[in-house]
Amino acid sequence: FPFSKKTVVFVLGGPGSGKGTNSAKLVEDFGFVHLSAGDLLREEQKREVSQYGELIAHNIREGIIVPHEITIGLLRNAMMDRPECNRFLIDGFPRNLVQAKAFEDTVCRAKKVLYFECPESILLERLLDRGKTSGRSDDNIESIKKRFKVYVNDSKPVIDAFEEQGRVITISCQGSVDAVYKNAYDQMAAFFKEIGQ
Ligand code: UP5
Ligand code: MG
Repeated sequence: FPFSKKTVVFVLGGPGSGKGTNSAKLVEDFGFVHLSAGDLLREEQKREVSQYGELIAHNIREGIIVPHEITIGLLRNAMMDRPECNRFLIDGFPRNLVQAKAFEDTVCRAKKVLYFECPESILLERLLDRGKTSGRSDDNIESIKKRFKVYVNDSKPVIDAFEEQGRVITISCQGSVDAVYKNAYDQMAAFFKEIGQ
């Protein structure tokens, strides 16, 4: 287990809940490396030599979860690229219970889960707004509806399972970007204090 001494925190929440926005800030304040599973998949999709390009493009547009062997491989490689770093934020992964078990059994157990809680109506508004400029193939109403469905059926149960184990920090994503982040910052600072780092 090359990663057993690392502090891994999963960043979860519905599509558009602010995982990326807050992760970028946590990197600045706590020295994490930010690994967005979605970003890693989008990069992999663009690589000409990738054998998974079409599969990834199709699944992202349809809001379908990419087979975890692919995603875990990308995450593991990205962690190996940063051997000097001890803190990793894994954003947007795991997206179902099978992925969660596979990652924790073969890579590293997550010390905490940061969960951005947000009503669907706000998520929809933010994603449609971002879609005006993001160029993301899944920021359109048809794809967004499919992403919400997969979130409710597959991804939310992961958060519930971690919650039962007492590993979840819940942050409301209602309020300004700064207000939401202040809460995330305070909770993260308390966590590091608790584990003596
Ligand atoms: N915004 C953020 N906070 C705000 C606030 N407080 N007030 C007002 N606006 C706020 O934020 C979304 C938008 O809201 C932005 O415009 C932001 O400015 C604004 P962002 O921080 O981007 O939210 P995030 O949660 O990161 O949203 P994202 O769309 O990235 O979440 P998804 O989970 O849908 O996307 P992801 O990239 O993780 O996955 C995409 C697809 O990849 C999946 O559907 C799936 O097909 C595939 N995938 C897998 O198969 N496996 C994986 O492990 C991961 C992904
Ligand atoms: Mg994101």
